Amino acid sequence: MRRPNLLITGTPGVGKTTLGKELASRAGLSYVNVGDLAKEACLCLFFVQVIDELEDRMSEGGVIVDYHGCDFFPERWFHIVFVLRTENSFLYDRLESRGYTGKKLQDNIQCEIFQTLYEEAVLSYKKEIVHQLPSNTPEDLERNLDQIMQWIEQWMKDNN
Ligand code: DAT
Repeated sequence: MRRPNLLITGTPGVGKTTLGKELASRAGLSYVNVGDLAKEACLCLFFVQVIDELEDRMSEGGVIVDYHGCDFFPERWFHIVFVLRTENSFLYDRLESRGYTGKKLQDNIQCEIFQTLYEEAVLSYKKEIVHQLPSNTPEDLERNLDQIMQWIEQWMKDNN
């Protein structure tokens, strides 16, 4: 049975991990947090190691990848890309409660204001597969889960 690969990207704090893990559990797909892999690897080798490590899993399919960057993954890996978006006031509170202060906090808020990750995604993948999703409230989370579950089911029907 063929299964799709999904990329969930966006500024830190927008809710990638929350959505990605719940989606993986509901859809029976696997979940990879690339940020966590980064902590384990030497940064100079990071990108090469990540690509190497994930290549086999990605070619099997059924993987949800979560990362606050998207331009270094091979384009062929993903069937769909979701960019989560969060309004400043919500994002500010989330990052503050994560312990971010000063420049780090400002840089991340600016990253969201300038829609850096969305721009990166549309430059790196076919526009038709890149979708922005609001991620401000628990209702947004639930709606996103429902919509993506429907997309996964349809993809499985079309590709099996
Ligand atoms: P990321 O993985 O993008 O850094 P996260 O999943 O760790 O983000 O979420 C950051 C915080 O925000 C965490 O406390 C959970 C909360 N959160 C995530 N999505 C949310 C949503 N749609 N509504 C309200 N809070 C949300």
